[in-house]
Amino acid sequence: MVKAVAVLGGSEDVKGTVYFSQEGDGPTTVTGSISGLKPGLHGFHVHALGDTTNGCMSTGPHFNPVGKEHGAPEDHNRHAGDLGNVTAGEDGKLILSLLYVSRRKLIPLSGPNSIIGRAVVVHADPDDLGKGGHELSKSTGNAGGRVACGEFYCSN
Ligand SMILES: [Cu+2]
Ligand SMILES: [Zn+2]
Repeated sequence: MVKAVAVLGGSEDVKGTVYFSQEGDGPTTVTGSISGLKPGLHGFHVHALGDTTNGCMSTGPHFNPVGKEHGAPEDHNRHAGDLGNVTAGEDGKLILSLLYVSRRKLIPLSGPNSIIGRAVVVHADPDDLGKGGHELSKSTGNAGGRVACGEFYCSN
């Protein structure tokens, strides 16, 4: 079992920890808790770079090793880092919930497309999953600002 953890920071209010784990070359399971979000849907992605020297802005675009368009997690034309949305409750919290399972093995924790050293990013607004008709839909899902992010580190 390979495990990674990302501690979220970036805006004063949003805090959280996200855990990714993978058994062999099986699916990657994502769990975690996040607090301080406004209630509702928030775009949730793996971005290409673990660089947070300029806050979440320096984490680059969505992780996209094979040059596809932005989409929904269940789409075939999607960035590997497109994990859809997470939903915060009325109190703005998600508590140790299962956030995502990557059955197509697009976000492995080892090998050339490993996400270790990249970053997870939570956005201010919902990800339209490429279908919103906005000029940004096919690149970012028009998910708004980057309210929290964290680099993936190996964990045990
Ligand atoms: Cu993003
Ligand atoms: Zn994307």
